[in-house]
Amino acid sequence: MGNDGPTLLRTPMFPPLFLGLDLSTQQLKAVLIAEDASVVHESAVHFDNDLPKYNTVNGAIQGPLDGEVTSPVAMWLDAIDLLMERMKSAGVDFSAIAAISGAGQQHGSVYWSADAETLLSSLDAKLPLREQLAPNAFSIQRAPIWQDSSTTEDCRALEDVIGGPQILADLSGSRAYERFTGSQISKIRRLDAAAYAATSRISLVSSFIPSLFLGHIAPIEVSDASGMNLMNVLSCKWDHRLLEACGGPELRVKLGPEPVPGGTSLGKISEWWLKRWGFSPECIVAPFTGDNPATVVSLSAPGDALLSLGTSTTLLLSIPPADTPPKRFTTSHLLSHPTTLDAQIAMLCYKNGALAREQIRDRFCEGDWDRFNTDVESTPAGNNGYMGLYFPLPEIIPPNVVGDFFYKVEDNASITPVENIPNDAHPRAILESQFLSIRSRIAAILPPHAPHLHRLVVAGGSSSNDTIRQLAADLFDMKVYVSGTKQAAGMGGALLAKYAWWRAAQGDTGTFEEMTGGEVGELKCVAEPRPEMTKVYDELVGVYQLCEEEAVKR
Ligand code: XUL
Repeated sequence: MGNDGPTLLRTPMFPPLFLGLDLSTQQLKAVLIAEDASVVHESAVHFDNDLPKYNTVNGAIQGPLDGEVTSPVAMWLDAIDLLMERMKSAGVDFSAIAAISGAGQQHGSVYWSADAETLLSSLDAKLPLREQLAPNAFSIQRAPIWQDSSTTEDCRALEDVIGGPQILADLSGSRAYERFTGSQISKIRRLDAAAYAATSRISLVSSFIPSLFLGHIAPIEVSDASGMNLMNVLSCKWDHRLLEACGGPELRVKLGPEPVPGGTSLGKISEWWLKRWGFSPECIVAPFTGDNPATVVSLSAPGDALLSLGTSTTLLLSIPPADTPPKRFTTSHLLSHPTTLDAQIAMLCYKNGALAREQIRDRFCEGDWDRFNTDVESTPAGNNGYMGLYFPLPEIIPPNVVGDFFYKVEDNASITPVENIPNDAHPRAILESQFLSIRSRIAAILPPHAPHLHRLVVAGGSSSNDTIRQLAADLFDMKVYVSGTKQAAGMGGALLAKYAWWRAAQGDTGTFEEMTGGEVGELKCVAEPRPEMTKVYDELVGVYQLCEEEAVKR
């Protein structure tokens, strides 16, 4: 008898898995979840350590021009090839992945050559991505990233054309910022007209990765598009005047279609992934978003403040849909929300986050976090009157300030600039000044009639540090919560993948909240504010502002 017994009806992809990738500054990470959002697998590729031939420091290359910071696109491709190898070796069943989405560091941009579409659509399964795409698929080999601050001239020109920083903020959600993609594009067009002319399409980091999965260039997603100074943040459409100002009449074609919301399906995964890695032909690719919006997707409920302590420090607040459009400020950003088109996210972003803290740990605590924490804990709130502001990279808030600034505070009222502060005062000084800067700005970015912020959810590398969590609870006067998942942005990406799959299954309808039942992942309270400490910090906010004003004037 032949092998023709009863046919086993194997339903493909059950139980389905959802893949979230996060291409961040220093690593490419993968989070694979099951339908109940439990994590099935995590892996990562660390650019400096795993791909040393690219000579990056913390994932990036400085220069050659002043303030320029880029990452090699070939390195990102190598990282994807290596990540897939690692997932395969760990036994991941690619055929069970029903949808893919993810997150990318915001603002970074990738410049595709005229050959890109052909190369993307004809990938050979015997060869890795990098070998086939770099350098020929790109008109510029190094992608400008969010740490870049080389475009001040382009920023001022953009604000002038539009009528000033407030008008630009009202329209696009932010005044002109050096790292925002519009000014990056304008600089390339100004300094390297040939490369600009040779660019057929421009992707954000977040639309670059889905392009690889789709085998053609993906549209840009609405929330991450808000980090470009090119989109109307309320209508979520490209703004003609902004496009003209940054990239001339040809920019619209280079950007591709209007930005797309999260939770949509961009199409099925392309052949290369089926043949090389065994993905299912049914696997759908959903838009990726920025790392900060993805963190909001995975961790935040309205009324929560979210503090992401990664390479950058960001404070994120979800602003639910309202009758009056949210106010826009020139020190914070307003982003469109990745899953709710009429909601927004308010964001403060600091460049000197984890790397600045690590420098203090290395300079004063022999590279040891325990010593760093002991120094913090053996010093009282207020740091015996020592204040230190640390900006190793040109800062975003306050704009473009660089260097270290030290002060002695008298009676919580006056400050005297000093050369230095005692060695063991630096660890507490950096934490207090970083957090006081945020605290001094939170009230201003809250939407009118916002309920009192009741909890602070912390994420990112430093959120596992007990001392940092306690200081945050005391200084912000909020209970501090952490999530079970360390990879908040990757988890947000995996949830966006599931959202696209879930919506597609029910005829492209349904809100993200309907899918999750309004629940964010399990959050655990890890620190509570101590009133006597909070009182000290209440009085220090004004003093911090004096120090910052002094540092800016120097
Ligand atoms: C946000 C920003 C950074 C990057 C890198 O505006 O520049 O947070 O997204 O994480």
